[in-house]
Amino acid sequence: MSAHDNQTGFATKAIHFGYDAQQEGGALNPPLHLSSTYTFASAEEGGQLFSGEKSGHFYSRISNPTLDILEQRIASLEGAEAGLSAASGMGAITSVFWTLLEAGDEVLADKTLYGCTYAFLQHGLSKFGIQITFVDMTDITAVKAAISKRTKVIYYETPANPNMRIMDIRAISQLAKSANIISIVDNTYSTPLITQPIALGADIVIHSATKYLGGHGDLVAGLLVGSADLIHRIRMEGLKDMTGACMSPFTAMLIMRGLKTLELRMQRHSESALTVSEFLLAHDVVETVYYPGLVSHPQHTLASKQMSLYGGMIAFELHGGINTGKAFMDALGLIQRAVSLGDAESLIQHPASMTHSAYTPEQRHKHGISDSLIRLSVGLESVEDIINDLAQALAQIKNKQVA
Ligand code: 7XF
Repeated sequence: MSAHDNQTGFATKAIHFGYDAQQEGGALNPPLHLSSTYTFASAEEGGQLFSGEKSGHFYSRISNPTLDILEQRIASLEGAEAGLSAASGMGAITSVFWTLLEAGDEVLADKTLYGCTYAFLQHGLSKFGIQITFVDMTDITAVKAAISKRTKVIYYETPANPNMRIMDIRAISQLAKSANIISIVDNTYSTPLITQPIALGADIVIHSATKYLGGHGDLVAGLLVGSADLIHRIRMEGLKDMTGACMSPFTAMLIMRGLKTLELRMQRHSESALTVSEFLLAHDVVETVYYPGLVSHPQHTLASKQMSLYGGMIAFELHGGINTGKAFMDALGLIQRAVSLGDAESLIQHPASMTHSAYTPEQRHKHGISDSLIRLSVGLESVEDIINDLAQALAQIKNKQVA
């Protein structure tokens, strides 16, 4: 407990929670503990630490003082009892699933998931006697109908990567609770500034911290939060014994640096993304724009209810389909062609051939991932420069179409 832990403002918690400088010789920033192992005062104490009779650090795959601070901080930002760090978003996701499931269980997942999460469920878990059922979770009646006696876990992203569909966290959580199912939300796109799924009834929240939480495109990491009991199980089973996907303390330090500006960055990302999506919507080469902040988004009302801002991610399609889309991407100058998201730099990519290429073309069609979709992560550059770059690239496309 630090002197700042009773302060409730989001930015204050993101900067201070879980750390008291006076306990560390006055160091303003938490020290970086790189030690892989921890000494025991006696042989007896070593045994007690391993059995769980006594709490404390003994090996950095399981816990570490630098990771402790980050884990407490993300738990406080998400309004959860406990947090856990992992080597990557996929490390967090796999550690959770390996802990909670056994052969014969069923996972109910939304039909649109990040490509590697989909691949893990569809090609990975299913090899071990676990049934994976995909359903359109924007349709709550369909979710209810899909729940079976074997359903152990409900899993979804909101907004979904890459097509920006929005799931009703409160409604899905209620259904899950009434059927004794653990519901898990991937909150990577929204971050805890925008949506806090635990308060809406979710059991576990997962992040690819590689994205907005780190915020600077210089690390790969995962974080998750939930009840103290669940997090303890995931730490001691999935993370410790099954994936071993622990986070490096150095990465934790970089994430804590990123978290200090999370609120400021998300406000700017959201403000710019709304401006950019309005610009795209008005352009005659653009066919459709998917951004929850636009009234034209099919779930704009739901988004307004459960998101305090609309975030920095946009998906859109151009008249002329993907070949036009690729020519458009190649015509960009400032906006970088790259996967990942949530960085200071605006990034553009083509989900069907990149982040979501684990889906076959038939699966993409069934799962609502159009081949002509382009995904833009709106960065922190001056918004007029982002728009000028998009405008000049769209003008080049239009000239070609006219010629
Ligand atoms: O293991 P990672 O830190 O890359 O996180 C996996 C992950 C989990 N959930 C969501 C919603 C994600 O977007 C990701 C990673 N997505 C990147 C992207 O969509 O660009 C990965 C680049 S291939």
